[in-house]
Amino acid sequence: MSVVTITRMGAIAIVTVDNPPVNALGLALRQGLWEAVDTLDADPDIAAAILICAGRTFIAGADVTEFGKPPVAPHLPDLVAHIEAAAKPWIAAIHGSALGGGLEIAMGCRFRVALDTAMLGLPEVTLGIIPGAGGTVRTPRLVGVAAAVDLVTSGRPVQAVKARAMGLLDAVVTGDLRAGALDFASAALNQPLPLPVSARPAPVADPGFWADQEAAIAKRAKGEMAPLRALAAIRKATELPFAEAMAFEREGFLALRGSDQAAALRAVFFAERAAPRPAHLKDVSALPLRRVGVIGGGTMGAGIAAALRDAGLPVVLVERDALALERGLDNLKAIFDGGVKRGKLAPEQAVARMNGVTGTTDYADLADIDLVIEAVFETIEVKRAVFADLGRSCRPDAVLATNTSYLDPRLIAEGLPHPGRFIGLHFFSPANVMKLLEIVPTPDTAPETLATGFALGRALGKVPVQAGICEGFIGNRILKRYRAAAETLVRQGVAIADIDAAMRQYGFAMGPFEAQDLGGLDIAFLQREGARLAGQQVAETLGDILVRAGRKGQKTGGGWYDYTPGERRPQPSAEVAALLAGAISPGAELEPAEIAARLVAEMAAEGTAILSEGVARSPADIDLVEIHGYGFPRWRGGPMFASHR
Ligand code: 3H9
Repeated sequence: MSVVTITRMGAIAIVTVDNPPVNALGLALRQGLWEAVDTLDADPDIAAAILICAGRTFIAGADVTEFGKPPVAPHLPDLVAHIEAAAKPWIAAIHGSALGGGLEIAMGCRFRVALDTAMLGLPEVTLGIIPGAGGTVRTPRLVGVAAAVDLVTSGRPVQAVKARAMGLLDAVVTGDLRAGALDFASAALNQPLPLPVSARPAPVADPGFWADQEAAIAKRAKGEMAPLRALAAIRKATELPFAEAMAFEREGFLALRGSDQAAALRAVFFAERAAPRPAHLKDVSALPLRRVGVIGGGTMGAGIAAALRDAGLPVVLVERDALALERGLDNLKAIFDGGVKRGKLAPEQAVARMNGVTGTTDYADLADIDLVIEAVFETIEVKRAVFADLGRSCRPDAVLATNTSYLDPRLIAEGLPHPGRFIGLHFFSPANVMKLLEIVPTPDTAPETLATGFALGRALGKVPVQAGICEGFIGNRILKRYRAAAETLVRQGVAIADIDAAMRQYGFAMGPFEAQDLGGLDIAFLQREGARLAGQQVAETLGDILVRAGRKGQKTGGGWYDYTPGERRPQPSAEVAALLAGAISPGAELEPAEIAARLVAEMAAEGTAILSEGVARSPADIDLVEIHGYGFPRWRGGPMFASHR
């Protein structure tokens, strides 16, 4: 079947695009639309065309799978110009998402009409590129400079009603899009036609505006190139004639398209889309998830409960006594109240979120629950006691999950009746914010249970990654190696602050030492001590020396750095220098890039070991873990991607 079909409603042609899954602008679609313009221009009975899409969305953009290959004509900017220059006016009728090249096509149309539920945006910078078919040149002509800068440099889409207010849309319709677009067309054709967008005057902005934007975007983007280049292209659009601005945009688009950053972001794009539906579970059905229980209302449990409520799932929160339950419910309420304060939730939504939570101290209230997530204290005895209770109280087919980060799930599940329903679901704190979900099956876990873990990940909008059993699973195991490698550099004489600065320069929000100061050094210390007590050989780390001296991080006024009370700015510490003097051979200096290269190589080496042991299923999974759980810069693609460039 053709990807473009034309039907006629009197003098209006309906041009329907049908190129599943998201109507991406591959070669066949570009050709089909080009020919549709010619066909309709040659048809004397046609006065206008409505461009509408089949399936779940309007055109979602260029076909990203083509980006690794040489561009083939008709090129998208030429197609947009062809539609814009058509003798018959085209009207874009938008549902779902009009993104990137999809929105650029719409801006080539004389009018744009959208369903109230539609989203419009130019997400190119999130793929390491800039719009390449007039997005930076036409958008300011429609919405002004400030709104165009926001849209293009953030990559964030806007909802139809906002897009209408900005000037991106001519009308918003509800209900039947095709009927709404036909009504709009009949009315519009009785009026003089507006100018094509390219012929409209370009807005101007003063030099101060551009300087401010450049400074703000450079700060946000860290080392990411696309947002600044997008800004430069919009600036040119306001200073140069249309055709010259288009040439500048195209040059930037093509240069970035071939960059390492774009390759990395494309790889992440596809990995993220593949993660929620892994191929090996294609034929396995998940169990229904109607109500979920959470055991423990501490930071982790409350965060998990909040994530479940955000996804609309009713929650039963279980605590060991009335006081702990009250605290747990308070923790949960504080999360929603925080959402209201930050403008993310309406007050009545926060109330509705809490109304969907049943607090209890009685495991009997879990009798009809589909999934229970245990998030209690990280000791094997406490967790086992919880699962003994769950084994007695829950349906035999209820999925029972532990949120352990370091314990062996097999030991937690020991003695549990129907062990096929047991699984590890490792959330990251704050669990209602962090996207990563490590899913850890035991050898007994049934495929349906595993599939249910992924279904939960999808329902919560998480990035689910399957991990095998080992200490720290994928993420914390790599973190341990990363920290150890950073300590090795310190032992070799590299300054702690230089290591942190190098990793920030690489793109992390924080370096390894300042991050430990924020989270606390004591958790990992206690774990090492536990292992030592259990008779394992665990070498003394530099972190151990600091914790033994009472330096557990910001909460004790100092860790790897000193902190002035009330301030979070790390300051190099003479006390730390003295404490570690015996362990450090002074004098080594490394360039920031060399420091980052060494540490990332260590992460990748651990990743390779993890892969060879079957703990991770693919390098892309490891990269997703690092990006979504540990702050690895997305535009570098993750340690596995970065180490193979
Ligand atoms: C651009 O347009 C550049 C231009 O300025 C200049 C050019 C000259 N290409 O996300 P989903 C696949 S840059 C190819 O799960 P949803 C995706 O991999 C582009 N494939 O669906 C998945 O495949 P599979 C700017 C694509 O309903 C399937 O479609 N546009 C593309 O949750 C379903 O995807 C964007 O960045 C693509 N462009 O969400 C838009 N997009 O089934 C990116 C998706 O084999 N796309 N696929 O796993 C999206 O944001 C979402 O897909 C969308 C639908 C919101 C549209």
